Amino acid sequence: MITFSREVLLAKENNSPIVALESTIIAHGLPRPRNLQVARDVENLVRKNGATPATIAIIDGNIHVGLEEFELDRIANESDVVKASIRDLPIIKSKKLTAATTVAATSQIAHLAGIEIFATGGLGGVHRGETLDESADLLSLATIPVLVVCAGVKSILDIPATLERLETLSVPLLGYKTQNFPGFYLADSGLTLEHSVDTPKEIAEIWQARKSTGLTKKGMVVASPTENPMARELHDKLLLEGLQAAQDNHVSGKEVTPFLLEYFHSNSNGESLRVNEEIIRANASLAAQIALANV
Ligand code: PSU
Ligand code: MN
Repeated sequence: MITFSREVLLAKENNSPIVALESTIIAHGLPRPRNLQVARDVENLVRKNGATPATIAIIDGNIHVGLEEFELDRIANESDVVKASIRDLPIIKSKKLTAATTVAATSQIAHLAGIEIFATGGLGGVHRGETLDESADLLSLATIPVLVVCAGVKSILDIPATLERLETLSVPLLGYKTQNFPGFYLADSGLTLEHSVDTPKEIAEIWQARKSTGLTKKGMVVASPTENPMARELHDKLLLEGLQAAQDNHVSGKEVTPFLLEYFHSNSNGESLRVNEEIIRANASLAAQIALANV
């Protein structure tokens, strides 16, 4: 059973475009109190571009697609909001916990709710170093038919390895107005993309063309670089320090990504927060435009 927000229910009845939004970014990716403001802004940008926002989360064990004001507030401000990937969903549901959903878990629920277009900040991927830490986001893209708009993968990851995995998993990958794979805080990760597109309409057409080539179970990635990236020197310095701090503090598993994002936010004098916010805003707008072109 899914609980829909009033506006998402209405959009479903009218068959009008809907954009899924994740909640991990709100609960674990951005600091309070900016997180709630950003979550609201992002929803408004989707509306301004003509689509309906569906922020996805689990509240007291109930799956929510679209959050009312007070529900968004709970996800942003309560301290016991769990970070849920796909494997956590059944446990969170039956234990009646409250959880924010990652890209993987959001895609899973979006698909369950019949939503095809999804905006996030940065994708999860393969972590650096001798580790088996690979985000479930990658496998989800190979197995769930949802189009994810992102600013590439977070630069805290092993980007070449992540791109190799996306290739092996046969996930279509498009650069939006760029041939360079974006690196979240950086507009160019240094890796080149094979395919670039210039309009939401082209993206929607490729998304539809999946069906005639039988890729009906696959997702797709649209990577859109930020227009105002972080200075590379600052970025590289914080990344080195942050990775060292994670190691020193024995941070592992699902804590790694929130720890590194928080390290950037606390040590960049507001720069990482500025870029992170811009990224989510831009991606939400683009996703809404794709959703409009996709109907
Ligand atoms: N993008 C952001 N901030 C975030 C994330 C993405 O700007 O917090 C989250 C997404 O929910 C993504 C998750 O799915 O980080 C990846 O976590 P992990 O590496 O543990 O799979
Ligand atoms: Mn991980």
